[in-house]
Amino acid sequence: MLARGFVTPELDDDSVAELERRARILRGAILTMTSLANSGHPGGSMSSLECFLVLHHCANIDPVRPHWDARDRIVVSHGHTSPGVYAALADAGFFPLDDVIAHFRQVGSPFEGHVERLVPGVEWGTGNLGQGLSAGAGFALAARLTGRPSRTFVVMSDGEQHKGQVAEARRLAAKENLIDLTALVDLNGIQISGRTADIMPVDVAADFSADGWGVIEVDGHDVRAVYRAVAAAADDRERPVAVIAHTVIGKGVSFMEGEPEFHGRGLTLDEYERACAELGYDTASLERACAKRKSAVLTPHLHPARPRRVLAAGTARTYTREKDTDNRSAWGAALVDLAQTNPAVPMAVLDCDLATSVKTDGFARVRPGGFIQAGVGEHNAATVAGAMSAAGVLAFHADFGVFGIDEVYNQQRLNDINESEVKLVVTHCGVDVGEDGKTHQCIDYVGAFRNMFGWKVIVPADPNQTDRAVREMAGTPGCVALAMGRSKLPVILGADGEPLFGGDYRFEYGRASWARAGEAGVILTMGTLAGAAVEAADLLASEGVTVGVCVVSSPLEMDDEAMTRIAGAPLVLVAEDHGWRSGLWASAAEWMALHRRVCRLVPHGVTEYQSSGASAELFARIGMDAPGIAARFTELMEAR
Ligand SMILES: Cc1ncc(C[n+]2csc(CCOP(=O)(O)OP(=O)(O)O)c2C)c(N)n1
Repeated sequence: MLARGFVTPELDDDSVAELERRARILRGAILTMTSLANSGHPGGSMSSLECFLVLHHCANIDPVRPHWDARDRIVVSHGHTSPGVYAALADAGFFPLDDVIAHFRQVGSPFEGHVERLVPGVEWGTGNLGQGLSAGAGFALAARLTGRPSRTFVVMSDGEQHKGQVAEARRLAAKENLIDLTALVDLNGIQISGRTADIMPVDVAADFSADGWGVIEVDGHDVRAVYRAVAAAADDRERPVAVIAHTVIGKGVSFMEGEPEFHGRGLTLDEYERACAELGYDTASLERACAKRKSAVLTPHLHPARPRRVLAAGTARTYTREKDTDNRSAWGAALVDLAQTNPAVPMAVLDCDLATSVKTDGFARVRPGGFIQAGVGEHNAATVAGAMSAAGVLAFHADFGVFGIDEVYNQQRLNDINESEVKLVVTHCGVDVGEDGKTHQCIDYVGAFRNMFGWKVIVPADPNQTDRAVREMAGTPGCVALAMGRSKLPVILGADGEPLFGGDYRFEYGRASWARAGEAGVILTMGTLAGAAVEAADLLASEGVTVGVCVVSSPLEMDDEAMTRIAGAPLVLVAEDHGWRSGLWASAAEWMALHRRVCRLVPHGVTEYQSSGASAELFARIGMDAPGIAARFTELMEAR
């Protein structure tokens, strides 16, 4: 009898026979779906199959309650082996096998070419190789923080062991002593271009071992041995364990075995028939699936939408003109408030050796268990944070903009695709990074996320708005980035002389704020430059020219009301510490185009990388301080 939870050290003979029987059938299913779709990855699916079968039948998961909180998490990192994963999940009862075979890789089907989190039983969408172990580390950390008894299994390929992110994840898992994390590496020795040993030799066992993991090597097609190794890994309470599964690509079909060609193509009809004859698989399956493919694609029960997190926002802090504060310090203080006012909420901060600069050191003091030091391993940190957030932890990844966004663009993209809930907090954005110079100037903190569909971006203008935005973003579902500069900033005052974002101001995503009103035009601004823009308007006012200042904090969600007002202005100057093509000006131009408004909309953003230097001096040099903004406005006004 197959039992869940790896409660016995060995599989009994009946279970072994049963799994072997199923493996034969599922090999036929893998070939049928890839032949019908005329694409897909049968080779690796067949080499990893016994690992998939053992895990999906024996881990603590439940096809009836696929999203049950305390379940084990199985991450398949080599997402191209989706035929094998779907076949094993179907065999374990998650959905009918016929549906997978018929609708694999079909338009509108959830059974995509690479494993997709919408499919019940798939915990993390992968396909961009090298990210799965990080996701697994994230799930293991989440289990620890939430006190859930879940174990995490990550199945990986040997080809992806080339990736640096795998090493980052290995080290973090060992350092954090994630003993409930088990990796299974399908060592089939083959990848697209030939033998792994020729393409990029990696001593997988030695690498895991050197980083502090236990290593067990097994015949990856022997279900008894695979089970025994995984059960032994669970018993190791000293360190995480990697099970190295020696396998054969295309296992089970003589002409596919060991052949790179079958890494990524479906079989021809003739090959299919020969393969089925070897497997004893009924070729009529293909015809049946072909007919069924014409029927409507069914949608299995998708991941439930997450409700808004119940979080006490605590008491907002109001900063005053007496003392300039940097936005990053305001974020750090609000984060500590959140941690202290919500002791029961599992919270984590992923740090990449920048805590004192990105102001998460306060959090580390009040919540040491939630402070995860990932070292200079940003790719790993980004994915770990994503997976932790998907497992119910309020997970922040705090970093410099250039590392938390530009360095890990594809990891943030995958966090988006996986509909995770990560909260990314980036400081040192823009030219305001100051003396560190070009390499550290992240001037696409809005532009990068403009290319993704789920990310929200918040760019607060002063410490008061930062404080309120942090409290709001913590409870906001989905992926949210908060982008700040580095310098101390003046508190922005409204026309009444009171802090514009102090007191009762409540941050609302998509809502712009008017700091000044005027006739001659509008300065549209965000973030670091907002204070300078207001000062510029005051300078112009002292010369008798009144200018409105509209402060945007959600540049990817423009405020229709404010934009309608702006569209009627004789001149709009967009002042931003961001690359001029892809930031606030782009959002405003997009809004005008979509709303068929014609407007004199002039960019005033960063046009090239700047040198090192004090931020104030750099801004003065490129006309982005208050006098520079005022001068540009005057120049444009006079050029009408
Ligand atoms: C980051 C990344 N780079 C490149 C690819 C393209 N790619 C897909 S599979 C593959 C070979 C991987 O080898 P392995 O996973 O060992 O494959 P298998 O054993 O299934 O043949 C490559 C390079 C990818 N998916 N992700």
